[in-house]
Amino acid sequence: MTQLFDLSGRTALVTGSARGIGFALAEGLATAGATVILNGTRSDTVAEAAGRLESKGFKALGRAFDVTDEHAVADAFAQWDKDGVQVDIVVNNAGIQFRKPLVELELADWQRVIDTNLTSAFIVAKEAARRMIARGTGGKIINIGSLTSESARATVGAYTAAKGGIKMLTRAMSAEWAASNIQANAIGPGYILTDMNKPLVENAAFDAWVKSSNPSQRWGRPEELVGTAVYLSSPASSYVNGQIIYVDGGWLAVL
Ligand code: GCO
Repeated sequence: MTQLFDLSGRTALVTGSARGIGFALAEGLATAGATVILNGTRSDTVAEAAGRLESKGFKALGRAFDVTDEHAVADAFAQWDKDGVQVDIVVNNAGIQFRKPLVELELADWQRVIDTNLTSAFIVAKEAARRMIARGTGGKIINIGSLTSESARATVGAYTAAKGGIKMLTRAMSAEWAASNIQANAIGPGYILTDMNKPLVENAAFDAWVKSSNPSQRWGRPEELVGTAVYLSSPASSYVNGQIIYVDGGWLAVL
């Protein structure tokens, strides 16, 4: 039974993984046996995060590159080709938040959120899938969505549009790649205790709203997303495609 969730011999790229949810997912996949590639925009924080995992005995590489830059992404994969690194699992986690009413939102800020939270998933998964298809080895794509993949909240319009796109991009990936034994799925986290959400946690009214809006009556923790990520990265999900699994305390299931 344990083979179902064993990632030994597999390499997982987790974008935006120097901290927060991305780092927790990288550590979780490493615990399940994967070699993990950490990514972020800054080489110092990526190296520090990879070092933390290596100090725990995990196999971790680090590469800083901008996931919104198709040339930087192509260069990263070309380097892994040269180094004999085969990316079997991609977790498209990189994301930013920008809270402002739509009528005040500058186009540049809209574009930055869309590029980081949605377009990067296309750019990175395309490079990975090309190789998975050419190798005939199959693979796993896990996109990180959000409650806002399903329902909107005022003042996070660009983020909501991007995360809604993540849900449908995941299905588009399935439509084209499932026949090549690539399973593309998504995880929709609820409100999770991360640096990005720190201002919300510290806002008493928002904190109360989160706790009263989900039946678990609490914020989630990054490590509570790991089980679903391991499941979607493993042979246990070999016939699961185009799904988004909400890890939200029951938020979307209950009025
Ligand atoms: C916000 C939050 C949300 C959460 C998460 C919910 O400002 O409402 O940042 O976007 O982070 O996406 O699933």
